[in-house]
Amino acid sequence: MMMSTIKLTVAQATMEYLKKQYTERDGLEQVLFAGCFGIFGHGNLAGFGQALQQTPDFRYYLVRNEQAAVHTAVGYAKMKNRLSTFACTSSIGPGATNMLTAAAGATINRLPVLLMPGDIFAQRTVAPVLQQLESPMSQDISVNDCFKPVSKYWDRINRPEQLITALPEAMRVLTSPADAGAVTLCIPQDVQAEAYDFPVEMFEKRIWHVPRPRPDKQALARAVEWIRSSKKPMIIAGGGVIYSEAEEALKELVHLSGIPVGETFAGKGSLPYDDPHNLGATGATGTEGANAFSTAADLVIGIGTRYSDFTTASKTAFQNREVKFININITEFDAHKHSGLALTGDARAILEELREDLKDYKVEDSYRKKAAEYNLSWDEKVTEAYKAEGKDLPSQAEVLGAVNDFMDPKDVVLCASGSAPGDLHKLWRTRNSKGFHLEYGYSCMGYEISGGLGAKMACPDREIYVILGDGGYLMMPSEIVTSLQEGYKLTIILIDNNGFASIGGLSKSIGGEGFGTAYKYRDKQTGQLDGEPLQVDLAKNAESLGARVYKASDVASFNEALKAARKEEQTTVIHIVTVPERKMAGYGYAWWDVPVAEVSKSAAVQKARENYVQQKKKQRYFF
Ligand SMILES: Cc1ncc(C[n+]2csc(CCOP(=O)(O)OP(=O)(O)O)c2C)c(N)n1
Ligand SMILES: [Mg+2]
Repeated sequence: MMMSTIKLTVAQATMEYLKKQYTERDGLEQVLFAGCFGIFGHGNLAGFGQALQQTPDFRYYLVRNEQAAVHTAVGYAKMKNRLSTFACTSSIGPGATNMLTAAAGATINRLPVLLMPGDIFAQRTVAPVLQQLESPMSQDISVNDCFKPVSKYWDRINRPEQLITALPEAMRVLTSPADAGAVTLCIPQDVQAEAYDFPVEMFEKRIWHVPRPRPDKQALARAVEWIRSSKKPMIIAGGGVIYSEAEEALKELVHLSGIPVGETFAGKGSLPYDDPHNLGATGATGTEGANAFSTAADLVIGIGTRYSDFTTASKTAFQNREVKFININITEFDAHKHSGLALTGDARAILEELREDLKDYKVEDSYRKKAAEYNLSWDEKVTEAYKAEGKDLPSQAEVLGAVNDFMDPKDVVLCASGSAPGDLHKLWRTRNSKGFHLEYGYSCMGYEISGGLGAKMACPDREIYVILGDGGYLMMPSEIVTSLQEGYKLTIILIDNNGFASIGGLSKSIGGEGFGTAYKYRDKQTGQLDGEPLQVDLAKNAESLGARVYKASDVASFNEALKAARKEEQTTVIHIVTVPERKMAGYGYAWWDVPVAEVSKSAAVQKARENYVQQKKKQRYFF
């Protein structure tokens, strides 16, 4: 058979192919890749660099750090409900391994991103090339093998024609809601530049239809039976509700049935905060109501949740001896967790079917009423936490409250690490389902600014409020520069408490007295990091990168800064110093399993251990 072909380098063929890939769900078609992030080096310059230069309709974005590039792609994909993402190209060696951290974050959060690290020469004659890892036991190993455990699909293209079969596999995984994560195509630097006669059909437009799989009929019937016979059901809404755009279907089922809802980090916003059925945050950072309901529940209906330790309060959240689980999840692996009745499929499709089958089902009025009461009483606690305490420095909760009160309902708050995620989970009044963007699967310091950039690229008409600690800022402020280069505005709320308030608090809870968590000079006498506080001017640092900067000293000046920042057209940082002490307590079984030393000379550690042993007893297996 004669095929018409076109002679392209492997890198050129890759770009030509990627720009022709689309997704479609519910009739909405969009590009699978909005472009390519990257940093060039000898490992990709003549290959992908050259190809991108001659493919201007597949836009190249220069970033400052390869890890950041992957975070940005992930932030974008999260806003796009996994239907669109970016490709990321790197050189070999350190450029490639810089992407590893964020690749793990993508896979853990089930968010798609295509990684194309350069790889060592396939021809091998020049080995070891600059930055090559040598192995005495094999010539078939490079640092890119490290991507295998963090990738949902991994391949190395040693011959040009391998691209023809590898690319569709990569696309299959990237567009699968069940498989989504990091996909890695390692392309040796010589192979990238090698030409081949590729079949022209390969470069035709391809639409990847994203299905909404319906549940198994028998499993659904069994689930309906379980729900009907439950006295104390509770829904746990995870990120899958939002990715599947099942918010309306959830609301309808919940309003009809009266089943109350607790929300995970990724699922927060599934219902608006003031829906009387919404108990708010659930688990280790849960509200009083959510944790009271989960403790007593005889049936937990998990929707699109991975049941992370934060959600299950390290397996202590569900204390009813009879508790059973129904898990609605696109991923079979998640659907079977906690020995649950697996409803494998699309959240929206399944909720719609459940709603039909449960039309005449309702929880008892008193049960519904109790949830509504918790919803209201929690909101009073939120009001209380937002209130200024009149101390010299504001608390973090006051700052978050000011942002929440100020911003438009359609705006987005974005955060990933430190003490802010827990406070946000508890205290944020979420008014739209894409308005609460927490990367709390990997909780990666450094995601905040770069992920924020991705969110802004996905939704340029929304203000993105990045909530960031001083520790997180120092880890990766670099993408402020990229946001300025590309004209995407972020409003970065930089909460400065001179160190790790979160881990400092955690350290105290395990008897560690905050060891090694505050930014202090080394003391000559003690030899420890317990000297005077370090003097680091992060505001000046942000200014030097080109951001507009406002320094706030209290909540009043912070509010003024918020107003001024809204008028700015470029990335703006509001710097505020807060007290490191926390205002919010834990509720009910709000426990997180962090092991405490079994033996120690410290009385504080011994005491913490005693408490730990008690807490451990509440952990459960589910059969
Ligand atoms: C890359 C990375 N390293 C380490 C951690 C562990 N960690 C979680 S929060 C935190 C401190 C964050 O400090 P900061 O951003 O100042 O926030 P704060 O705790 O003060 O609220 C650390 C070290 C992490 N989440 N990510
Ligand atoms: Mg801090």
